[in-house]
Amino acid sequence: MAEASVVVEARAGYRVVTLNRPDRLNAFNEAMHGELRRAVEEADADEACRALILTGAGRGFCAGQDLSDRVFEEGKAPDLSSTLERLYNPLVRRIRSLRMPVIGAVNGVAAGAGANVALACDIVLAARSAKFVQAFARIGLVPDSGGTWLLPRLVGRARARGLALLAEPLTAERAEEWGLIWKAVDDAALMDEAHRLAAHFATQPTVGLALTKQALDAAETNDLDAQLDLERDLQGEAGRTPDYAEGVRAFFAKRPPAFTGRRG
Ligand code: LHQ
Repeated sequence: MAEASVVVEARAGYRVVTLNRPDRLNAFNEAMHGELRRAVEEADADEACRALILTGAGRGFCAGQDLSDRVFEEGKAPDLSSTLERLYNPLVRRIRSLRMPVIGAVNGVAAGAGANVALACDIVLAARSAKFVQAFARIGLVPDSGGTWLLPRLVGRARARGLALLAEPLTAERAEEWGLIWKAVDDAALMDEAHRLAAHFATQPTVGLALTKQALDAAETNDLDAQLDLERDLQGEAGRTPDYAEGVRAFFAKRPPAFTGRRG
């Protein structure tokens, strides 16, 4: 049997999803897309799962689309729109809307769609030796998987254009300095730090965090008025969770809260 291209490990309260095509720096092919989609859906369906770590096996995080899947036939243009519509766009939408925090643990180079899938995660940690490369320009393509939307919002117009048009690697430390990611950490400490955060999230008010993700995403396009309305509605929802009641009780009892992460 062929080796799985995505490996899932269940821990107490969270899961670790590892892209597993190390000899191709975990570049995406159809099989890996399918397995990743299944891993994310299964995590979502498991009520006990309250955080997800996405990382890569070997020395890379993900080198984007597997270009050996794209060998050109004479006179035939590939339909990249359909690849995005079927595979990458649903993946990015799913990560963004997942009901739990997603921690990207970028263990090595993240290139092309691999970089932008990493940046779609809620908290992005990167090993100090990792690099982010908007490699698309090197092969005549446009940054995809949300890159053209996210980059200017994260690092501003000038840096977004530099990254996208020059396709030069950006170090993890510079990525942190620019606000592209949450934190660069020593290589040896990366997974410990990712596990520490996931274990923390596994004890947190998961529904409130999901609503917070939703509010922050909507804020990218809403005006203040619409955002205030949305905050009103989402706060109403958060206020009806048992975790809110528990948080307030624990506050007055001067003890740590015991959140369940459940809706009711
Ligand atoms: C690879 C790949 C790879 C296959 C390394 N494919 N083998 C969406 C919709 C539809 C179609 C098109 O695309 C997209 C989105 C995209 O993602 S487009 C962008 C695709 N990705 C790239 O252009 C990145 C290509 N890779 C690289 O530029 C370099 O490999 C990076 C900068 C990632 C790493 O460089 P190095 O550390 O020097 O490693 P390497 O180049 O030696 O790669 C190691 C091996 O992995 C090597 O195989 P080999 O048999 O020679 O050891 C590469 O061929 C293979 N590999 N990326 N995307």
